[in-house]
Amino acid sequence: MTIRPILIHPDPRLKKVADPVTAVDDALRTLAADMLETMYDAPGIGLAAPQVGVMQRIITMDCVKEEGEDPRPMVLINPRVTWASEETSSYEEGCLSIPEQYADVERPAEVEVTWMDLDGATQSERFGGLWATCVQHEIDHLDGKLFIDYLGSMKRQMITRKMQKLKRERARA
Ligand code: K1U
Ligand code: ZN
Repeated sequence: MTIRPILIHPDPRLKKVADPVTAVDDALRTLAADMLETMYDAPGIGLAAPQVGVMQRIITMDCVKEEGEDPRPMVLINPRVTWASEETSSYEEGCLSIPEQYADVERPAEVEVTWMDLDGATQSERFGGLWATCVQHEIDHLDGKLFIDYLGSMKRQMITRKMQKLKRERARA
């Protein structure tokens, strides 16, 4: 397994719509394992393939936070929201592609998601709490959308400038 570099905003790949996965093969299984390792290493609770430069519709998640609770690594291929609650909830989101920037984002409090697993089987589950926030954030990545796209343009521009500066500094280091 390999820790892959995470793209930092702004990057054109983070604005593109990712392609549906058409086959579960060894390359996809390797990508999924690498994404989980990259996510845990960051550390993060989710990761979408475009964040590691792969334009395919695959995400990983593990939102288990309690110490002593078993981890729940999840790999979702071609995930789709099939139902969203009218009730919304607000959560202070972060993003591994926008380090150290956080903002409140309002989203449906509960969602039902259908996806394909690594065995090619269709799965469906209703998510609530942090899992609901995270799965929506990750599916947004597959559609080229970042959490800062929910903010006002002034705040979005300020964060984008900070990220441009961070990328210049990292390039010089
Ligand atoms: O997609 C990503 O960029 C990952 C992102 C997911 C996310 C976080 C918060 C709300 C919605 C989606 C992260 O994992 S940021 C890091 C983070 O939230 C975290 C890191 C360590 C422990 C707990 C949380
Ligand atoms: Zn993100």
